[in-house]
Amino acid sequence: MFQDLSEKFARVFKELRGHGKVREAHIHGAMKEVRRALLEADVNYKVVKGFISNVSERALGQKVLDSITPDQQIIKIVHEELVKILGSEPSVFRLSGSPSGVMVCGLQGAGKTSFTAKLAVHLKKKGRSPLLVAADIYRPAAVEQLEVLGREIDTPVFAPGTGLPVAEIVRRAAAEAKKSFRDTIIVDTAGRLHIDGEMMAELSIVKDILRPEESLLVLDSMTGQEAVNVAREFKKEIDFTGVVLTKLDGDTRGGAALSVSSVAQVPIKFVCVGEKTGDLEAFYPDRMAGRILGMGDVLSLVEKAQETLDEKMVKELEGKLLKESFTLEDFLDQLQRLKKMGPVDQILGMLPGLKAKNALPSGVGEKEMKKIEAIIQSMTPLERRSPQLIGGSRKRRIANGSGSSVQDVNRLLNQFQQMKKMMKRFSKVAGKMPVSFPFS
Ligand SMILES: Nc1nc2c(ncn2[C@@H]2O[C@H](COP(=O)(O)OP(=O)(O)O)[C@@H](O)[C@H]2O)c(=O)[nH]1
Ligand SMILES: [Mg+2]
Repeated sequence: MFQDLSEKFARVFKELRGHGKVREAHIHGAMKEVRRALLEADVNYKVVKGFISNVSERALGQKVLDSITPDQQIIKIVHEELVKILGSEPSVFRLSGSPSGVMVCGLQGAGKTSFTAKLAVHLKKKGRSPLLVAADIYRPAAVEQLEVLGREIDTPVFAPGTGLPVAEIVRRAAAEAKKSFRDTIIVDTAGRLHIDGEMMAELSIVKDILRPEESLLVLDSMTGQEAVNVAREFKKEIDFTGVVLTKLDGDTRGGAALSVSSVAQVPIKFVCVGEKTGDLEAFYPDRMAGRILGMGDVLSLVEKAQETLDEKMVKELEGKLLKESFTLEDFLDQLQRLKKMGPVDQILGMLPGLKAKNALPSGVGEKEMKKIEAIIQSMTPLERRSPQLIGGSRKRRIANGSGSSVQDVNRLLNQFQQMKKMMKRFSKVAGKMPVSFPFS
């Protein structure tokens, strides 16, 4: 994405660097090029106008012209102004309620249903347990699509069928979430080909009942300025909290991404970069600006690397174990990272200092991991940090929520305590991470 735009920016900066002394005329010339590049990328013309005027004004200041590195100063200014049009502050997406509602809306084909699944995967990594709600009552195929995705990502889907009014579906979904201890209700609403009164009325109904913490408008970035118009029109009717831009992996010129935030005055919260359920990225204006200017996106890379097992993570984990601050939350996190990477024994074999073949009791398989995961996911964040709080009634709730028995919960808690004890002892003796998988 933004390849074309990046190349053009690179050319402009190279040109600037080529001059011994940067003069006003050079800056005017550069700005003309930047302006053209942005318009060709389908950025909204008003946004372009504001951007060029801000950059020019700052770049033409004597301090910049007189500095020893004017070209770099100008790149810095361009970067800062790009960040501004992309939305300045990184938008937070943090759910605090239990349950929390998330409403997903947008036109048909924008990528709502795919995003609903992607968001669920994202939130599960953060320890939440979502319930997906199929509220597209007009197309049975849409309901089925969500059900298929739900199975794929191992997340329950509430789909009472297309016969019920949407208000009733949302009400029942809320009851279902309560019953099955799901803390996040993500409602995949019905789209239309165009914005119309009926759709807006329906969204209002969903919003009134669900009272979502986040209402996200999903926009297809391939449609360029049309997506920006949709955002503007939606904004007049529904007060949504953020935008999701999809299909940024496609052949898009990026104009929508660069315009939507300024034009519709809403933050971009996520971008989708593929069809797979893992192809979701949180949106950070500064990182995106860096990407466009070819400065790379080191932070996102780091984040990607951290999602899989690496040496640094192991070090971090070791630190936590030594300090005894290792919680069930960390443990769940480890399990999920492990699961992503493939068969358990193979992964353990890759851990430094860990001889999987000897350490791994037989029978520790995917099934066992799933069970443990479900149990921890049914705990509240507080319980994960302080398992000593988990008494009889909490155990029953956790067992119910995870489809296991109280004995299973007990077993997990005991083993977790033993593991911590053992690790402490071991670390005193050897100062190293112990070599054993605790559950068998
Ligand atoms: N390449 C790509 N395809 C996407 C992305 N998001 C959604 N799609 C595809 O776009 C089509 C419509 O998506 P869907 O979620 O069904 O849209 P909905 O009608 O808004 O629910 C599907 O074929 C998706 O696989 C994306 O980020 N990248
Ligand atoms: Mg759909």
